[in-house]
Amino acid sequence: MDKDFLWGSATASYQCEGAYDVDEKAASIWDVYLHERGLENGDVASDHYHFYKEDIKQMAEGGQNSYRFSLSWPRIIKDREGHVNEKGIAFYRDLMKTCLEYGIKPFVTIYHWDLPQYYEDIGGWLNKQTCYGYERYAEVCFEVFHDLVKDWVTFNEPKYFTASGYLIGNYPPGHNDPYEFILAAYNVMYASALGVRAFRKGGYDGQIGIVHSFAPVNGVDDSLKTKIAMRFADNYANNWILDTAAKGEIPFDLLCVLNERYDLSFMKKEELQVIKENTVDFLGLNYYSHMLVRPYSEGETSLVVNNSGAGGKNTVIIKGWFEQIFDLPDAQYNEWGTQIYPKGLQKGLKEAYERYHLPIYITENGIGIREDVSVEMVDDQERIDFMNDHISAMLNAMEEGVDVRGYFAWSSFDLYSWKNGMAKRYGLVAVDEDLRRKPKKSYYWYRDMIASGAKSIDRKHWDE
Ligand code: BGP
Repeated sequence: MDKDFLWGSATASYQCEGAYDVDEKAASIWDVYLHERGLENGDVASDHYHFYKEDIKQMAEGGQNSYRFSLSWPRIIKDREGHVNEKGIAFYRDLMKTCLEYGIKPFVTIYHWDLPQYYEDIGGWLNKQTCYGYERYAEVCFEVFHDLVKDWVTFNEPKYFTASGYLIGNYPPGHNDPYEFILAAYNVMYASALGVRAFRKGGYDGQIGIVHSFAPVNGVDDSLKTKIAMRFADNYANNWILDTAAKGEIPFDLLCVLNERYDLSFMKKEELQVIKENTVDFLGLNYYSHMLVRPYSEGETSLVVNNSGAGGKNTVIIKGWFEQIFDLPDAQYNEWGTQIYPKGLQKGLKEAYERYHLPIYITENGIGIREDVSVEMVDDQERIDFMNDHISAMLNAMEEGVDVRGYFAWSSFDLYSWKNGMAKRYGLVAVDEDLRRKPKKSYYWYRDMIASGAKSIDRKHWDE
């Protein structure tokens, strides 16, 4: 393994920091949405705001050399006028310095879904003002943190949060409107390009990328109909983020199809030019599963997400486009209906590299499990097997020439899972009810694997 390869783990501000109203932090859409509905929330979460020193020390002792975390926009910018919260900046500067003291590279996501409520009040991602607010916020981040951070991410998973917030409706703002989804998605990609432009203008040292919820597409057979369904699925799940961020182009066939039904005049020539000119330096791919599709047969569009974990399945059917297949007889699923499919990572990495020729980081990979954390050490062999097989897939792809530069386990420690709360745990370290940190078996396994230079991985090979 290259000595510069990043072995780390990841978190996100809302999911782990807690301290939701201290030190003049403004409210985020997640604070408001979950409070209003009386749902489990991240008010305290893992209280990383107060435990970050201990958490980072533990990462270092676990052999990790990088920490991917996100900045909370409402902690840094107080209002729409752009007043800066010095306390928020001081918190993150101290967190970053702690990382560097322990030899841990901060890998920083500027936006991981916690939009300030003051922007939601004017329409959130449906309003272009939010894009310009993001641009100013990103400028502040570069300016105040550039001496400590060299690796930047504009957005975490544009597809996932815009689809969930504006199309499926299970995330804030909880809307259910395909046109809004297209508008929000476009605005987010425009904002991302504005962020890249601000980074380039400032002439900062380092690199900037985007993180995508990568779902490589497979088809049930190799018929033409299936191939067309696969293209629709790929456009829906991947291409509008990756093509737009990496090549500066929204897929043209997607635009043609959308244009038949929707008014796309909100896409302005000057904005498309900004997108064209401000592409990313690297791709961050979050991999949880692939997407197996067949041609669309009948029925209405249906998008269902299992947030209960009671064994129910997810469904994505887009009328006229494709149907995703769940319930495969021989496949293995987690309790939330996500198929465990490491082979998909190998194939996906090869495809993404062939298409974009950019360095890749696996910015998230992990498995959500219901766990009893009252014990001294959680025996999470299932997580170890999951990570072993996915790291194996990554190594296979690297041997085939894919330029992968880092792997981040999701998550560093237990944290709030969006809408699933603490029932769905991902951490290498358990965080119990009293906020005690207790490394799980996977934490030690990961530490030893890193120390071996990945030689301890039980390598798997799959047929094409
Ligand atoms: C990704 C997000 C993370 C994280 C992860 C697990 O989509 O970037 O923030 O939550 O998925 O998802 P979940 O918590 O919904 O199981």
